[in-house]
Formats: sequence, C-alpha cells, structure tokens
Amino acid sequence: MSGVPSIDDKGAQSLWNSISGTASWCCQKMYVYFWGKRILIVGPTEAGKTSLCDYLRYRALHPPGYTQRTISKNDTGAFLLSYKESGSVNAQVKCVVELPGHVGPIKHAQDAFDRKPHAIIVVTDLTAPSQGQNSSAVWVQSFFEHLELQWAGARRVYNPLQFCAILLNKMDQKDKVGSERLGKLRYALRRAIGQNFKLCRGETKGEPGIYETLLVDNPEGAKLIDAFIFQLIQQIGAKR
Ligand SMILES: Nc1nc2c(ncn2[C@@H]2O[C@H](COP(=O)(O)OP(=O)(O)OP(=O)(O)O)[C@@H](O)[C@H]2O)c(=O)[nH]1
Ligand SMILES: [Mg+2]
Repeated sequence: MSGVPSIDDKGAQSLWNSISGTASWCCQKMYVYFWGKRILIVGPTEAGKTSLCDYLRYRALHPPGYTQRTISKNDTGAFLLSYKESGSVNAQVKCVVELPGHVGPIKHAQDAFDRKPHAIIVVTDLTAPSQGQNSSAVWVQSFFEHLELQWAGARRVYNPLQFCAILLNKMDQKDKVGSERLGKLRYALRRAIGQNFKLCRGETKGEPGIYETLLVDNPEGAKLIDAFIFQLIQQIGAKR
C-alpha cells in the first residue's frame, strides 16, 4: 500500500541513519586528528598546572589544596574549548598535556620541542622565591634557553606554535608578596623571554604575554582565568 512505509523502507531508513551517524562521527574524529590543537602546560612544581588543566577541561575551580602532585604527564584527550560568555569563539582541542613540575625546565623544554604544540602555557607561582635557583624567573629562563637551543639545531623543521604565554598565578596572594617584588618578578620574566624567544617562536606574533591568574575557588570567581582563555581561543581557535 502506498503512503505507509513497508518494513523494508523502515529498515532502509534506520540503516541510512546509522550510516550517516557513523560517517559524521568519523568526520569529527578526523577533524580532531588533523586540525585539533595541542596545548602544552609547563612550569615549576606547585605552580598551578593541574589546576589550569582541570579548569580548561571541566571549567571547575577547586578549593586550595585540592589537587595532587602530578607524577607523570597528564593528558586530557580531545574536547571543545569555548569561551563562557559567548559560544561564537571556540577551539577544537586535541589534547592538553601537563608535564609534572618535578622533572625540571630542561625536560619540559625537550618535551615542548618533541611535541610541537600549537600553544605553550608556562604557569609560574608568584609566591615562589624572587631570587635564586628556585625562583620563577630562573625556571622560565632555563626553559626558554633550552627550547631555543633545540630549535637552533632544527631550523628546517616546521614549528606550528601559535600562542605562548606566561601565567603569574596565585594572584590571591599578591598583597602578601607586595607590589615591589611583583614588579621585579615581571621585569625578570620579561628579560628571560626577551633574550630567549627567537628561534622557538614559530607562528606566534610578538613575545609571550604575561597574564595574572587565580586558579582556586575564590569570591571573585574565574574572571582572570576566563580573560586569559579568551585570548588563547582568539589565537588558536577556528576564527583566527
Ligand atoms: N592560593 C592559591 N593556590 C593555588 C592557586 N592555584 C593553585 N593553587 C594551589 O597550589 C597547589 C599546587 O597546585 P597544582 O595545580 O597541583 O600545581 P602543579 O603545577 O600541577 O604542581 P605539580 O603537579 O607538582 O607540578 C595546590 O594546593 C593548589 O590548590 C591559586 O591561584 N592560588
Ligand atoms: Mg600537577
């Protein structure tokens, strides 16, 4: 009888639905594989790398002391990173990889070279000692020096880096640290980058920016880190 779908029509329809569903799943996987962005998070131990990783992936700020020390690399897998206030800017992320702080800046630089990420985020702790071997500026200097050395030996290799940033994390502690020490830290970080961000710069425009962030639950919420994420998406996202 015409007009009433036969069993065969229904079967064909459901077969078609499952084929088109599988095809779009495969397309999505291929898109992520070929065009998904790789984000690498580096920095000294206890600076806030896991806190950042969790915020990027789940948009959750934890209470202080919630995260545990990262023992081996932490890989989020693929997800869509979008800016909270507007669905119009987003970036398809292939992975966010956090390296454990305890392995040190030389190993982080080696990994940053081997992985060829689209974005490198260096998380530093503004409460760390302002001078000496454990200071954030010394860590950052060592990281970029070694990254620069790697690229010096690989001039013909394509570097897809689109965005690089330094986070001055733990802004809730800035009053304890004081504006003078914070100013000196900023100056030391600028110097460290200025001398060592040439061969490793890839497709980035200008020197890495320094962003103030706060990555634990707090009365002000996530506005500092959201402002940073907006910049990140602007640089690596689809509407570039
Ligand atoms: N006060 C304050 N504490 C923070 C902030 N961000 C992170 N922390 C705390 O700092 C500690 C270390 O944070 P993690 O995110 O685990 O640091 P990490 O860089 O991943 O450390 P490793 O895995 O050891 O390399 C935790 O107790 C966090 O709760 C912040 O903005 N302010
Ligand atoms: Mg960690």
